[in-house]
Amino acid sequence: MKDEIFGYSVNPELEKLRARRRFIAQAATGTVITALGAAYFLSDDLTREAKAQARKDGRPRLPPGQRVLERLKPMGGQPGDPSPSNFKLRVHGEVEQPFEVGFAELLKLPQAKLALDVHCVTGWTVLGAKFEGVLLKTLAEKAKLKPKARFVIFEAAHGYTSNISLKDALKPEVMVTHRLNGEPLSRAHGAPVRNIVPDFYFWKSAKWLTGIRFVEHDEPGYWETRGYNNHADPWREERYS
Ligand SMILES: Nc1nc2c(c(=O)[nH]1)N[C@H]1C(S)=C(S)[C@@H](COP(=O)(O)O)O[C@H]1N2
Ligand SMILES: [Mo]
Repeated sequence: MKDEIFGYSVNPELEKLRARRRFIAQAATGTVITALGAAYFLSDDLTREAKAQARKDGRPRLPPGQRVLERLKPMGGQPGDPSPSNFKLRVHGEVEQPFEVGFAELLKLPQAKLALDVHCVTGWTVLGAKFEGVLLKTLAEKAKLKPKARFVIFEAAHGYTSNISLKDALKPEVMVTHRLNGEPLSRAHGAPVRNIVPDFYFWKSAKWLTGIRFVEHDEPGYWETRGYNNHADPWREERYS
């Protein structure tokens, strides 16, 4: 199966390693970590392999100080309502045409399927997670941005927010997603919809998304006002402020 991936191409060796890992788990080197009764495997092989790969932009596929975790680990947060029928996404702020979409309407917008790497500030990276959803660019075009829009605020349940520049938000791999690895997004990972900003630390990817607000002036979000870095580039290890 061929994945559409931004910034790098799929390495079949990596896929083979992944498959082999399932069969010879006892021979693997790495670290098993557990969260909420489930086991997650930090793989030395996948870490070494990803370090040796280069992205199309020339940066190493694995940012410094990261190790490869085989699948996304739920990192907590205060969950929102997971029901698609109650879902509303508000796209607003410095736009000519603010709008709201329900879950069914979101599915009717052009859908993108992307395999993306995500990097958690706690040191784990997941490679090539398959997300389906709508590009942020598509939503921005539909809302018709005013020229003074310069930043994007992702708004989520219980007041969680994260912020990125408009320039970073319009990159072709930034999306809102409702499916992960062929399944509807689970509640722990933000059901029914979250955003994904793969090239910044994972706290920029708000789970239980409720709104996308375009603003003129930056508004540091939940973690950005609690000691984490405002920009959050994993390749520069912008972890803390
Ligand atoms: N709404 C909301 N989104 C959130 C968070 C949160 O607490 N609430 N935590 C962030 C952090 S710190 C991380 S690392 C990722 C974790 O996503 P995951 O649980 O799907 O792995 O979600 C981010 N999005
Ligand atoms: Mo995090």
